[in-house]
Amino acid sequence: VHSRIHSPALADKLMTAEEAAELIPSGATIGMSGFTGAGYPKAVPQALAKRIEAEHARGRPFKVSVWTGASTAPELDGALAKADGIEMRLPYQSDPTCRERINAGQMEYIDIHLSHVAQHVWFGFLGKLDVAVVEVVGIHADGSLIPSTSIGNNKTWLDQADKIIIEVNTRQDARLAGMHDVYYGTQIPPHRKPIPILSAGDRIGEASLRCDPSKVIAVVETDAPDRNSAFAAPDATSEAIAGHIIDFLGHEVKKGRLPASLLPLQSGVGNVANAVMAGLQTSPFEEMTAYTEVLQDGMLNLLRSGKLAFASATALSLSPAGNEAFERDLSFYRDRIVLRPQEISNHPEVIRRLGVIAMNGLIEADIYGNVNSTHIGGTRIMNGIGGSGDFARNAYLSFFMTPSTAKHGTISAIVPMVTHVDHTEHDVQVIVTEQGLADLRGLSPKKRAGQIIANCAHPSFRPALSAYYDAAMHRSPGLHTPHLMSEAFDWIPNWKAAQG
Ligand code: 0RQ
Repeated sequence: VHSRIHSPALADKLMTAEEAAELIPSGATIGMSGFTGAGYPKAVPQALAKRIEAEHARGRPFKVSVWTGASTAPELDGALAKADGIEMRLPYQSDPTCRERINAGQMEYIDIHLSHVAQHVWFGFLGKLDVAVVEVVGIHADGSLIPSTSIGNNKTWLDQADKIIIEVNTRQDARLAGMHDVYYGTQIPPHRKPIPILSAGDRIGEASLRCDPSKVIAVVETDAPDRNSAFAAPDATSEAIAGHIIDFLGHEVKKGRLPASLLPLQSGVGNVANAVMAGLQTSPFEEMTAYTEVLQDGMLNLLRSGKLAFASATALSLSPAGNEAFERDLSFYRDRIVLRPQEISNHPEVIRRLGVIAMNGLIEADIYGNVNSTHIGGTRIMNGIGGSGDFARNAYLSFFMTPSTAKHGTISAIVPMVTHVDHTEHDVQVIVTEQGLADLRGLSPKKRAGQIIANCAHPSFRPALSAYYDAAMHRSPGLHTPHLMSEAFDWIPNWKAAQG
C-alpha cells in the first residue's frame, strides 16, 4: 500500500497532515522544503494554517517562523500568511499575501543571498531550527530520503532540525530517484575544503538525503502536483531582449572572449528569462551547458533539442505542459539534469570557477549601473534578491535585463539613482532592455551613464535622464559619480506612479 516507504520504522510514523500539524508548537522555527514552486510540502502547512486559524479564533496567539529554499506556493506561504501565522520568513518569496503582509509591517522578512542561508544556519547566525517539513518522493529501507523536484536547503534542514516531518508525495514521479547529487563535504571554517566541481555535470555527492530516523516525528502521504505556473508566450519585448543578448554572446565568441559553446548559463526566474532561453533555440551555439538554480521550460526545450548538453540546478520550475513533457521523457532528462543543494548550485566558488554567464531580472537600474531587484519605490518589497547576487558577483559575465518601462510605459526602469541597491555598480556588467544593450565593462561611471541612457532607456525618458545627467555635470560637487542629491529622486513621474 505504502509503495514509496521502504523503511518499516518510518512507515510506523504514518499519520494525517492534521495530526502532524498538531506536533508543531507555536513559536517554532520550521525549515520547509520548496524552491520556486517545486518540491514544497503540500499538506502539513495547510493543516497548520487551519490549526493557527482555530487557535486565533479562540483568542490564542500562534505564529511560526518559516525558512525555505526559495518561493513556494499558495498552499504554503499563501495559506500561512492568510492565517496570519508567520512571525518571520526567509529567504526569497513571491507570494502576494506574504508580500502584502510584509509591506503592511505585519510580518518580518529577511532577504538574504540564497547561497548564504545554509551556512548561516550552520554558523549559528539564525538561531535554532525546531522542525523540518520536507517533501520527498520516497523513503529507502535505510531511512534515507529520495528528494523531490527541488533540493533547496533540505539537507541542512534535516541535519539541523530537532524534529522532522516527512511528506511522501506519490504524485511526483518515482523516476526522479537518481537525478540528485547531495554533497556532504561542506564544512564550516576553518575546516573547509575545495568543492570538487570542475564542470556543470560533475557528481560529487549522494543520490539521497541522509535522515536520522530517531528525529522523525511524522510521515504524511500526499498526492498533489507542484504549483507549475504557466509562462507567458515570449512577446515582442522579451524577444527583443533575448535578441540583444544572443547577438552580444555571438560577438563575444567572435572576439575570442567566449568559447563557441559559451560557458555554463544561469537564468533567473520569470517570463523574460524563459524567453531568452527560447531565443537560444535558434542561436548558433551548440553543446551549451547550464549551471543555474532554476530550470524553467525554456531550458528543458534546449535539452530536448540537444542545444543544451547538460543542466545543473537546485529546482525544476516548469509549467503544467513543461512538467508533462518532463515526465513523458524522464529517462532522457535524467541523464542530462542534476539537482543539487542550493548552497552548491549557488556557490560562489563554483560559479567563479566554471565562469558562469548570469542572466537576471531587475526592477530598476540607475545610470551608473547600480541595480535594484527587490524594492518598489525604495520601501516596498517585491520578491527578494534570490540567487541573483550569488551569480552576479561571481559570474564570468553578468547580465541584468528588463523591459525599459513598467506599468504601461508610465515608469522608467532606468533612473538617476536606484531607490534600493541589491547589485552594486561593481557587480553589473551588461544591462539589457528591449531598446538595446549597455556593455559596462571597462567603463568609468560617466561613460557608463552615456551607454545606459543611450542604449537602454526608453526614448520617452531619454531626454529627462540626459537633462538630469547634464545638470549633475554642472552642479554636482564631485564629478566622479555626478549626482544632485536633493533631486535624484524627484526627477520623474516614477515616484507618483510607484505609490499607486
Ligand atoms: O508587476 O505584473 O503587477 O505589473 O514588477 O516585473 O517585468 O513582469 O518582470 O517577472 O521578470 O520580475 C526583478 C521582480 C522582475 C524578478 C523581478 C513590476 C511589474 C510587474 C514584475 P505587475 P516583470 P519579472 C533566480 C534569480 C530577483 C530575484 C532573482 C525578481 C512586476 O526578476 O524577483 O533575480 N528578481 N533571482 O510591473 C514599479 C518598477 C517596476 C515595477 C517592474 N520600476 N516600478 N513596478 N515592476 N519594474 C531565481 C531565484 O533566485 C529563486
